Amino acid sequence: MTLRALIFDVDGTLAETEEYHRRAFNRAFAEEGLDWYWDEALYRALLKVTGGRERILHFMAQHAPEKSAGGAEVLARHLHARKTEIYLAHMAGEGIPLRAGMAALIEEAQAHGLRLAIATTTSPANVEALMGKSLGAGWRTLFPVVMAGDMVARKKPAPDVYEAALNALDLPASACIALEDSANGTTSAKSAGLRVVAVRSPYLPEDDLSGADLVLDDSRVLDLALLEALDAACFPRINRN
Ligand code: XBP
Ligand code: MG
Repeated sequence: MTLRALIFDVDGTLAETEEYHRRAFNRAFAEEGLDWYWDEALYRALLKVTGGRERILHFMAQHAPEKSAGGAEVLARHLHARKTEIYLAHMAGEGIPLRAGMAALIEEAQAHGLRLAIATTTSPANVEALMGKSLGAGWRTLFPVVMAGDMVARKKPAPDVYEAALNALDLPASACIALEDSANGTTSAKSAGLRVVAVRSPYLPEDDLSGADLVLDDSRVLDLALLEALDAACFPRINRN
């Protein structure tokens, strides 16, 4: 089957957002009077847990068991809501650019009639802020399918978010390619039956991307010709199974 759609991850793939997520978490902790601080090394390790609220709960269970006892979920929700406000304020101000090559790929894919979708763990408001700022208010016309955050029961590495995107696109996995940057995201997309191009993020230099069909170290190399070549190369392999 010919390539019909591209499904994009957001954090680390469309934009290098994680450093700003990290800072927003830390500010929310400080405002709450907590002495928690996620330095870069710790945050990289914590990225194994997808979803900001889940990440806070995981950290509390490991490093602040006394807070974990009662009301952990309420505190995590409160901190995460404030973290999202702080992140959105950054997006409204300075903003975060798309990774090099991503805007061109989106334009090229659209010009060639491919459909575009998003499958991400981050909160829907964060997606809106990033895409609206980068591509303008009409970005939702470009991306009619957006699956984000708690719209699915289980976050990556579970396949749910990619399965939901495929359902909304009404396409089989064999007609789509997922673009990812992480081991969790790659596992999620592969479990949904997708081909995966992983564009390594400098924020996750050590992530195991061996499950992907193609790994790129430089997002500028990514273009439609490359994805179409991968589509042609992968199709016979997928057909045999
Ligand atoms: C990204 C995430 C997100 C962000 C924070 O994973 O796990 O949680 O770090 O976003 P992926 P929220 O790129 O694999 O989707 O705080 O809004 O959850
Ligand atoms: Mg990612």
